Amino acid sequence: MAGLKAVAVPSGSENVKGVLHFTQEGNEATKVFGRITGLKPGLHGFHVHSMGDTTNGCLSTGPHYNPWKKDHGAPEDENRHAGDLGNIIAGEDGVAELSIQDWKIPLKGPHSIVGRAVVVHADRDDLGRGGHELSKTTGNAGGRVACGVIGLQSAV
Ligand SMILES: [Cu+2]
Ligand SMILES: [Zn+2]
Repeated sequence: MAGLKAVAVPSGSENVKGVLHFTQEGNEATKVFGRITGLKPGLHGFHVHSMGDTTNGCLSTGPHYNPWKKDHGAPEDENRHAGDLGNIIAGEDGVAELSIQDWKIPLKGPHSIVGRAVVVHADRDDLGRGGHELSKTTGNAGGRVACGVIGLQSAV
């Protein structure tokens, strides 16, 4: 079965950086794996944002990717932005190892995430449940500490 691979190399202003790999076989869920280093220990919101534009740093990557006009939520929610991938967890060493599978972030078709950006946040994403005025749009996850454009790597 034909598969697709993509890669992102997030970086930011505070020495947060990493490499993330994306793979999709056929119409299966997309797998995301890799590691991010230089983080404050704990949870950090992790999303696909709509634009692959880093001309103004991570700010220009726009809002969470949301082709279905839903509210912000958790990855397992029906009512969520396509780009809502929850939180990644950094250990005491500041390293987050990721291994995620998600059905709403295809690498092909009209709602492909290729050419968009992944963003890592300073704070924990409340998954839409925090009761803050930003909970239903951003999860109140704070600043954008690293971002990287998702680019097609190879078709296999
Ligand atoms: Cu975000
Ligand atoms: Zn969202």
